[in-house]
Amino acid sequence: VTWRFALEEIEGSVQHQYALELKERIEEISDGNILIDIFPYGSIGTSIQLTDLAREGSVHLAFASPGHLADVIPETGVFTLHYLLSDDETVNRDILASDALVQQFSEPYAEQDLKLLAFVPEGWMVWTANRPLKTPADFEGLAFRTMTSQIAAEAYKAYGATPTPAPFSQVYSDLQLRRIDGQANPVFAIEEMGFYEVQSTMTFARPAQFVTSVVSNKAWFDALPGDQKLWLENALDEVAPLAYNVQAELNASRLETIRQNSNVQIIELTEQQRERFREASLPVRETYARIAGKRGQAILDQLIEMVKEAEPEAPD
Ligand code: 6CS
Repeated sequence: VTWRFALEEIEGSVQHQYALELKERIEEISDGNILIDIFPYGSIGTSIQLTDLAREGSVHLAFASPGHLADVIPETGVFTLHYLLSDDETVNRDILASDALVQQFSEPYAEQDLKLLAFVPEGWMVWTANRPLKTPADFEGLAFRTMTSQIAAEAYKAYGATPTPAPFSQVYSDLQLRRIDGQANPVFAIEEMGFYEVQSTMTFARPAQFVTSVVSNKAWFDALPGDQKLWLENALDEVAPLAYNVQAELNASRLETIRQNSNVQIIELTEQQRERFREASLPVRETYARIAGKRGQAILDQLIEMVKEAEPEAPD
């Protein structure tokens, strides 16, 4: 049999490396009886179209990023909120991999005919623009591209920007044509999509990790023979730590590539500067709770709790 796996990113990306690792494991453990066919971004559609294909069973596996998915599964919008998770990436990695968290999302995904298999962090969101973005006031009047869900746009509306939702594939040309002024993505994506070629600044404010989810069609997953289900679950567990290392490596090495190939100005915000953004971002949590309801609020509360428990006590 062949499992079709659709990616929201192009070849060489974090999602592509993840898919290759999964493919290798599944093809080996099944003695070549299961093949994984990988469809990198561009071949079959936008993020939301991939989610639709997974819901109807045309693809078996897909990446579905909350920034887009939150209009379909509002609870996932929690990952678009700023300054919610830890500043410590390894704390976030462990929280995102915890069964307790995945469990809480299982019903919202199932209601959309999807099985949530894993959350995958892909690195800090970095802001690109043609000016430094050191205070919320710097966002004033900026047409800032966001992922396509309403809650993803709210995060930047809170800073005074004019959010401009668009699919990933459109971002480069929108920047080039000055239809938008800026956008947010992890470094590896800014490099591989060439956004840095048409922007003059990168601001590191570490507002949030880019988080994605791996999904499958629910009926397909439920009907998998026991051994295949186990292989898939084991392979997902094995790939998680590798994928974390891959994103760390790619985000670091590609920043060097950007530095070498451009004059992009790199701005690292101070803790005080980040604090102003954090304050401005807080009301968006209420908007999220309104959109995502009781179940969404419970997830938000649990995440805050998990971060508090996992972070070492701040010294007095
Ligand atoms: O900005 C986006 O739309 C996309 N960014 C990344 C890093 N992955 C997929 C997502 O669709």
